[in-house]
Amino acid sequence: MSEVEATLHAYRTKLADGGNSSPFLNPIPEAGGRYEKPIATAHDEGLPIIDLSAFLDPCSSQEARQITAQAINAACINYGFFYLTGHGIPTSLLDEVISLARDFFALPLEEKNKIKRFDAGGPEGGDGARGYQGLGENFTGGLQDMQEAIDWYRDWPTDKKDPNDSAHGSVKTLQGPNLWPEQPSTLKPVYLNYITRVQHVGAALVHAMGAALHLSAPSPTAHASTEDDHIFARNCNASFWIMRMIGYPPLASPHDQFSCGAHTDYGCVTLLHTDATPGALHVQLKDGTWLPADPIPGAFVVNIGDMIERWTNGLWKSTMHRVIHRGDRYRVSVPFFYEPNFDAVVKPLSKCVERTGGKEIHGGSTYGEHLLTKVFSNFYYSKRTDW
Ligand SMILES: O=C(O)CCC(=O)C(=O)O
Repeated sequence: MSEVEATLHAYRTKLADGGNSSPFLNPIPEAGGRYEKPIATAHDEGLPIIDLSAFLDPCSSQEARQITAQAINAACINYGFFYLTGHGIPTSLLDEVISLARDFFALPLEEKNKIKRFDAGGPEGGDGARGYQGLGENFTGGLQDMQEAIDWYRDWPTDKKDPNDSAHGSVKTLQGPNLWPEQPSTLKPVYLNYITRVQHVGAALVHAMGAALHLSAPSPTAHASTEDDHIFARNCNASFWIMRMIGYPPLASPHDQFSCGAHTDYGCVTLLHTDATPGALHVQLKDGTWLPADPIPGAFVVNIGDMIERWTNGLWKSTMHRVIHRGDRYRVSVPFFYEPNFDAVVKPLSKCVERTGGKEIHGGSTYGEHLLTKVFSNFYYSKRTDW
């Protein structure tokens, strides 16, 4: 039994013993069932659990990969969300990522503000995106999110930056170095190691997603827009990834208030790693109801983003989700957004257009253009605080 399977097994045994079994937890994959049974049977309405190991092991068979790919296809059609195991990132590193986040958020505000995010085009020289945001600075759908966070992006050297092109809404505003806290002193090296590892998982996942669509076999002469099974992998080969480290105090207000308002994610796939807090993240099902996506130790919660919905012409939906944290403990999460290259042109794939009735849902644009509209609506929204 792998480390993740053992953890899952212990977790579920504990729940079963306590008579506290959640309808949202799925049975664990059978020991030794990797490759042959990469997806656990969905239990009631719970999200599926998919084992990615066949796409990370260079020796796995084509058949094993196809079984995993089919499981991904079903999960993306039905939910746009699933749990991911078999990713190969050790539990010790996942635990360290969470505990360092908790240590950072416990620091005095003055210390956290040493890496404050500043609006682009202002005297502080901010890029409008990277750095620490205090409670309530981030907006979703015009409402303040009750969270604090640090945002990091793929590094983008500023040496070619045009000083006349730094106002918000401009492509160049996302150029810049990341801002790293001095404390905790180990946060930066641990997170850099994590970023390397989680990018590897993201790359394997979009590879599997391409295989799941059965477009056509990749050819050596393919270019960025060739519509074959490697189209996602090729257009993410310099992924303009984003990583957020988020802290959520428990919501106190009796009014409608969100830790993170309902939204879809911008890009390809989100690999969400959280602490053990249950009941906070909710995923919208097709009938409009909300399903809690409680954490499973050692597994990522994965969802697909707007660019995958656009590429697949809506065959796979970028699903709405939100966070309402009313527990009694400070919650920490670290979503990693594995995204297309900044300049990747994303438009509906013709086979997906055929499979979805023949009408394109979007005329196409670059991922960077889409990202900019999203980032700037998060921070430059007219500040509404009347909830
Ligand atoms: O913290 C979470 O559980 C989810 C966060 C999220 O949805 C986001 O940052 O886009």
